[in-house]
Amino acid sequence: MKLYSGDLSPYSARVRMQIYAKGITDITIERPATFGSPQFRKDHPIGRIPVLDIDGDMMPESEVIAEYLEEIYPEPSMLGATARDTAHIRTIARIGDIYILNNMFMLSPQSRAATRNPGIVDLLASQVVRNLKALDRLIGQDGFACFGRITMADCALVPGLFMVENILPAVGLDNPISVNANVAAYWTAIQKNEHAARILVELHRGLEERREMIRNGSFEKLMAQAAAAMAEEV
Ligand SMILES: N[C@@H](CCC(=O)N[C@@H](CS)C(=O)NCC(=O)O)C(=O)O
Repeated sequence: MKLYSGDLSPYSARVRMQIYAKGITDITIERPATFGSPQFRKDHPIGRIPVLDIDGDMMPESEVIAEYLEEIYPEPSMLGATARDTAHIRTIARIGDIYILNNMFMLSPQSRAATRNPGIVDLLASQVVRNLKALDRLIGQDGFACFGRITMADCALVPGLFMVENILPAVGLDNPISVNANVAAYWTAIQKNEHAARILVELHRGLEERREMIRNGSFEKLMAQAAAAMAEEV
């Protein structure tokens, strides 16, 4: 199997962290050569990464891939010891995905916009501020998201909190992690976990590459080409 992924893709990082934590070694991780092109969208209806390539059978969506990997590589389990514990892990993972990552991902273009749209920034950032408060009441207080060990919840939260820490200051706002004591303590602790640390190195590497592309103008060109190609597809 292959995982189509990218260093700066937080959704891909979620699956990579799970693969590293489970010690899976037979999945090749690569950046698809056609990513962002009309050909990629032709081959993959959703047109986004990650995609798991199972001998030519393409599976999109990070959460779906994560659940699939859990089923086919059940050990070590990143779910709960009981059905109720698993439900709790999935609740925290959903906070990472839907309540944090989705808003951060939609906010990220504002960090490089020539003129920011304050309505978009306010709408998305205020959601994340609210959602971090909710997370603060639910998150584990022993260095992991829940149950004192690494689970699927950590895999979704680590890329989400990386985005919070990097995107909100880049749109001129304070990083809200520090005002949520339990989330802040978790964030300090989980970064020492080897699997979290590994995806954070990859995410930071991707962020530096992206910043260099923005500085030298190649990212803007790429975005313009992608927009023109998408307009032709319609
Ligand atoms: N809900 C999707 C989101 C995936 C996603 O948005 N991936 C981004 C990279 S992190 C992407 O491929 N963007 C390309 C695009 O928007 O065309 C998931 O969980 O996998």
